Amino acid sequence: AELERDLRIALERGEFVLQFQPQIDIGSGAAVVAEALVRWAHPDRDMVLPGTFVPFAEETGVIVELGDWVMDRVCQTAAEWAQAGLTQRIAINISTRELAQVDFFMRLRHAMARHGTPAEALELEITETLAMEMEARLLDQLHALRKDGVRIAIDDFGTGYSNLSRLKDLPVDRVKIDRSLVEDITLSAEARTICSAVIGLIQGLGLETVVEGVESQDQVDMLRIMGCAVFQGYHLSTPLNEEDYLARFAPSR
Ligand code: G
Ligand code: G
Ligand code: MN
Ligand code: NA
Repeated sequence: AELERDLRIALERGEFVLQFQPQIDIGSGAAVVAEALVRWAHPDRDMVLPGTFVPFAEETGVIVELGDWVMDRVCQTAAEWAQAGLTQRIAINISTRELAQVDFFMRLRHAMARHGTPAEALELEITETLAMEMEARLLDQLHALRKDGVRIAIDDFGTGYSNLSRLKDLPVDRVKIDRSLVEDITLSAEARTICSAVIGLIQGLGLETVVEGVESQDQVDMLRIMGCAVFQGYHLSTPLNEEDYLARFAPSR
């Protein structure tokens, strides 16, 4: 309960910040999407990473308020980037608890309207497990949002259990291959076989692949041969604050 109170106070005090991590199209070298990642700039501690507080925020429901804050910041930032002529989208991570709110999509649309955010400037990241469990009502709203131009990505693909025949019916544009599927590909033939099969499956369904957690050039080289073009991970860039992100990935803005 103490951490719950701390999180609410931190929200009131404006101690959360967003960082952005690029997804790079290796062919052109251009960043195509910036994934927004929340951090807690705790006054007495080093930057607190979401791994330590997002699961807790989900349990207690604070994630709804925190998610609203993220949504508002992302919609404003995406509107500013679009206004400045940037074509990069900003991706938002959505957790189960947020999506369970009956008015989730309405709140997102309100945030977009408040800031004049073009739908094309946004992407939603929904984990594989969450995507597989979505009810018809939510799926309809997701379909509608995608029709308006918001891109939908399946996050952490390969960590859950997918009903593969369901994947083809979901309103999805892109699939992010989890880093656990790529971490050993330079060491193990079995890991390569699995990764390559997953890539083939995604591409066979006409979806774009994004590889997460890329930490070496050897991985990039191998994944390019397997047909991947878009990469995210420390090898390309760690998450950065907005100023540093724009200086590096939108220099001519
Ligand atoms: O940055 P880090 O690797 O610690 O992120 C850990 C987890 O927190 C990831 O699964 C990521 O998707 C999640 N996360 C980061 N930012 C947000 C956010 O704004 N909202 C939600 N719901 N999850 C986030
Ligand atoms: O679950 P999700 O994919 O949203 O989590 C993204 C998190 O993964 C980010 O918060 C980021 O801190 C972390 N991350 C990004 N790139 C890498 C990487 O190359 N290696 C590792 N180990 N973690 C990464
Ligand atoms: Mn993500
Ligand atoms: Na992920």
